[in-house]
Amino acid sequence: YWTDCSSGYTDVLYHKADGIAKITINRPEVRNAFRPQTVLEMQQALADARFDQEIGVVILTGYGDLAFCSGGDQRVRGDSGYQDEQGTHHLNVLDLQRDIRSCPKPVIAMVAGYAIGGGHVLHLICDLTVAAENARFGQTGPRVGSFDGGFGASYMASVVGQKKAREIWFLCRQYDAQEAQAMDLVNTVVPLEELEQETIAWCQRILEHSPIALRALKSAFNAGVDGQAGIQELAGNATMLFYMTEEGQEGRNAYLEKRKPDFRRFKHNP
Ligand code: 2NE
Repeated sequence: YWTDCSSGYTDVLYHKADGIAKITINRPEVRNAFRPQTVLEMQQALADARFDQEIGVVILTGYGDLAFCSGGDQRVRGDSGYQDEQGTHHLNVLDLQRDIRSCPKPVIAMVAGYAIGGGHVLHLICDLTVAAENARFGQTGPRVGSFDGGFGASYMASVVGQKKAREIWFLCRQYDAQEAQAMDLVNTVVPLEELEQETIAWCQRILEHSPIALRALKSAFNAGVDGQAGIQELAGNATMLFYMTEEGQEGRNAYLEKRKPDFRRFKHNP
């Protein structure tokens, strides 16, 4: 089914098929924990999927059945962030979170096994989550000396409610797939052996729908939570649609033809 586009990547697998791109964190020896290189490659693959006009939906997942992602790789956690190959400490996963939210195509988390810590936030950020029955969810930050006070806190609270979000962070418990579904953290739970097939079915259904309607809806859902950046995304869609009209094109054409634009012929809608 999939075409392998993983060439050049070390930490992720990247596949495409029939309008779907699939990005797989490929570090099963650490339950798919991410290091800066992993995050960089996820950003690169996501950018590729975004700019590929044949792709309409993106799946984010982890290799194997044991984990979606266990968060930041604690072995390379330095004193001010996760250490990259050059020795610089940073938190580039926050950039990836923004990339997922601002990607104008739906991003679906396909979760088998653990989605923990920063890995839990990654699935949370995705537009939809399809979980296997063996999926387990939770934050560990306060236990390992970390926290995500950005989307990891505020967006989580908008998904599960303030009380539950505080419980998740303050108690650092793990929740099984049924519990996660009960608190609206995941959209559906399926047997492990049906996980990919069901996720692809969700993708195919989405692909039947209007790309512009989907991107406008995604930016509209983001706008309320993402402040000025969310409004910018929504407004960017308005600009794109305006560019697609004769009225918008008249301004460009007049400039290029060195004439006065004729906007008088366009109606003033109520
Ligand atoms: C994920 C979990 C619950 C899995 O448990 P289990 O029992 O299935 O596996 P085990 O034995 O714990 O892990 C298997 C191997 O993977 C490594 C382990 O150390 C172990 O290695 P070996 O002993 O075989 O050598 N491993 C697993 N997760 C790792 C990680 N994140 N970094 C490095 N090595 C890891 C269990 O493994 C677990 O609880 N993992 C830690 C989860 C965690 O605390 N993650 C960091 C949260 S902070 C964060 O992600 C973050 C943030 O808060 C803010 C910004 C950015 C990131």
